[in-house]
Amino acid sequence: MTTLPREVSLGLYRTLYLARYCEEVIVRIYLDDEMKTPMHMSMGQEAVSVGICGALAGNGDVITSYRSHATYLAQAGDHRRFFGELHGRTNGTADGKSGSMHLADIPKGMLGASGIVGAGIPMALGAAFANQQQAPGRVVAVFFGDGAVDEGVFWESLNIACAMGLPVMFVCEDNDLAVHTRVTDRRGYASLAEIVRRYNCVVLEDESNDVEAIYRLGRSAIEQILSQKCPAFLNIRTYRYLEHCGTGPDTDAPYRKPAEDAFWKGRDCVAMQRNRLISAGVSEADIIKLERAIDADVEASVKIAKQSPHPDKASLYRGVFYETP
Ligand SMILES: Cc1ncc(C[n+]2csc(CCOP(=O)(O)OP(=O)(O)O)c2C)c(N)n1
Ligand SMILES: [Mg+2]
Repeated sequence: MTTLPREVSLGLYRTLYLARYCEEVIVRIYLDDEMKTPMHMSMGQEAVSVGICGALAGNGDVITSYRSHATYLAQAGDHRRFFGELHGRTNGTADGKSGSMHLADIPKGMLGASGIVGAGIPMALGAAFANQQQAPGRVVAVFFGDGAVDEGVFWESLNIACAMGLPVMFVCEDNDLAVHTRVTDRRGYASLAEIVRRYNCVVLEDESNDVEAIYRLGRSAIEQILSQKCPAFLNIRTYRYLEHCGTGPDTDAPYRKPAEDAFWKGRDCVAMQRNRLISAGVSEADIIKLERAIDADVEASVKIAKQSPHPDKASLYRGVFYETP
């Protein structure tokens, strides 16, 4: 396998590290109770968003679930507005009125996130249909959990996307859990991929949690979506480090398995990419320099958020319904 250009590998690491550091900061300050939003942390799963958004390379749109932090940061990258939103301030992505579960940046192709499991899937079809008509070559990636696959909306959307040959990439962030329930306890069939293959759909799978493998998978999916004029379904195994909702670890909870925890933390996506860069000849000093620069910039974002105003009462009535520009 050919190696990726250095700039791509470094760019993937920069985004992985940014997503991880932002969430480390959230873990550190959440209990100060200045961020009033619920948190569904991406930690452990960042390679999925970073790899796929990296593969889209600005020429695509994304929609995600409430587990949105890594996707927002990989696609839109604006941690000033990210922390503004989490703090409920006017410099946030939605003037501080949406919180963690509805991060969006339309001009950057971050079309939205939702607290309703599976809600983004049919919306992605609409966006993909618009692209098919008005922006050929542009693909929509929709991220959802393995739990969303248990809903009818996934299957109905898959069906119509395949029937219409829409340029959409279904990305299942398969952490094997819907809250505390395992895939094997929820499904009446053995192989999801085998079923989806029966549709007119490209099916790709990954179990590595490696950002470069996921990036390549994303590139391959985009090429096949455009050349075969059909959707792609990607099942990407990954692992959630923290509790379902909240910022604490819950590794001692009965639904967790210590061996599984050790297995996935042994292939941490941030550490894996850092080690790869060092093996490829990037000096550790340069990596540390990059990391400290990101740390300082993120800390500045938190400071700016805390100093920014809350939205005024009148703004409660703005942005509720679509307003014609
Ligand atoms: C339509 C709907 N049903 C149920 C819920 C409650 N709920 C919130 S998260 C969740 C589990 C979803 O698991 P998964 O899709 O695998 O995402 P993960 O949290 O693992 O990223 C459920 C059932 C909801 N928010 N929306
Ligand atoms: Mg899940």
